Amino acid sequence: MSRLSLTNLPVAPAVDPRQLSVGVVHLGLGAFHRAHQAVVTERAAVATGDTRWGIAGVSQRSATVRDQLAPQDGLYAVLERGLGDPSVQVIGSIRDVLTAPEDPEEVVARIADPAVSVVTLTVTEKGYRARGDGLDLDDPEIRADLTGRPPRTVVGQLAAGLARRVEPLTIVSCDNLVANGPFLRRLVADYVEALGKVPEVFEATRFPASMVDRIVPATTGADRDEAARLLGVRDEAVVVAEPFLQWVIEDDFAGERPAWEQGGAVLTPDVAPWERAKLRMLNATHSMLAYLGALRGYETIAEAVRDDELAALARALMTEDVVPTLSPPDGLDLTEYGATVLERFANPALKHRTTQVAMDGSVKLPVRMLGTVRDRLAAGAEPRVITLAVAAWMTYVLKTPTVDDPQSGRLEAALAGVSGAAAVVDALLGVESIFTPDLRESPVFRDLLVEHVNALTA
Ligand code: CS2
Repeated sequence: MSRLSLTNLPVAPAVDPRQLSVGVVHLGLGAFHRAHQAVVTERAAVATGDTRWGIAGVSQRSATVRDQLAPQDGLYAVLERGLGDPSVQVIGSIRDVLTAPEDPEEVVARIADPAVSVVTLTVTEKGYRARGDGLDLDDPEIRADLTGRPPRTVVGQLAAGLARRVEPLTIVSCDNLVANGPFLRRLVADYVEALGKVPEVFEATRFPASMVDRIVPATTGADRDEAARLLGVRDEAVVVAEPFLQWVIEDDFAGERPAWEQGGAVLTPDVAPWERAKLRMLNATHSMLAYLGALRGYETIAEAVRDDELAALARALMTEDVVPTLSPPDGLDLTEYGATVLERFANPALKHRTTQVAMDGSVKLPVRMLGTVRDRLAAGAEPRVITLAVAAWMTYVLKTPTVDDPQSGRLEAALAGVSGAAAVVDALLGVESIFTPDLRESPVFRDLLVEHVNALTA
């Protein structure tokens, strides 16, 4: 079967990438971006006819995506898997693809380009290289960037790009982090301060917060085959996603931007309540199901949530521990939201692996779980279910020989020679990059953890 390209499609794509100029640089060209912001950006281009907002996408590590997209004129399909028949849609908003390790200078040049007024990012939690609320200045890659080499880290790329700009920029984090905009601003500020050179445009540069939501599992061979069947051509870059898509963006831009609201996004003065509800309801429950599910031998999230006991725990997590810590944004009914989240997880057509959601726990837990623990403890409550979620992570780390985590070395070192639930809990609570002193020193939290780890390892 021949390959997807502009000349090889039964119907023309809604947008021809050749007709677009680059106005957005995106860092982290993984499946999530292609199934989320790139789709909304294309819809906005279709709705407005504005051709200024093609995307230059940057892969931070490997050349795989570039090698997949280049022979396809930047086109790829989103395979939507919901309850009905799957469908495909070819997306044309990606104009150029760069591979950062091969051409770090070009990445900086693109960020500095005056035609670019917006940079978006999906680099996952670990891509920020933070420690606590600030930049990890001991990170070897950050240190190497600070010596003045062409930058390899995301924060280094942004700082170097800003240093060459005259017009301010807007930088939109689209990762699952608390107050992702202000957080990224702080990291870039830490970096330029360590460098001793604050770019002139830094003060005027905006870092709006944004909440992103769409379940995008890793693409499988079966997904590629399904897409080929529906398209009539082969697409090596297909991404798979659920039908649901939500993007809430803080309306705080330094210059022009794509009309994302015409592509389905919501622009609002305050993203915080949306983001908090999503991280604490959806992502925390997702992680709990991933750890408990993996421990029970389930391969996918959908299988885990079809286990009655795990589904009941997921509901209990949201209603007992999370909802009391939230003040929902106007128009969001938390009970309904929680039910929808579980329905989405149960989607049997999405083969979202428990091990995929389970990875990088050391950087996910603080964002999605530990705030809830802290708030419940402060309210004098006994946070039983959220602590079970943390205990499930601890047990998963204990039982997984090579855990997929940026701090795997630290976790393995902490657990070396340790046995028994109490010792395991104390060893992992001692990892200071994850647990802050208030949590480490809470007897209520520790006792609950020991009780749960005991039960989970029994
Ligand atoms: C998941 C998220 O892998 C994970 O940690 O919880 O990627 C989740 O699927 C998305 O945030 C949904 O919007």
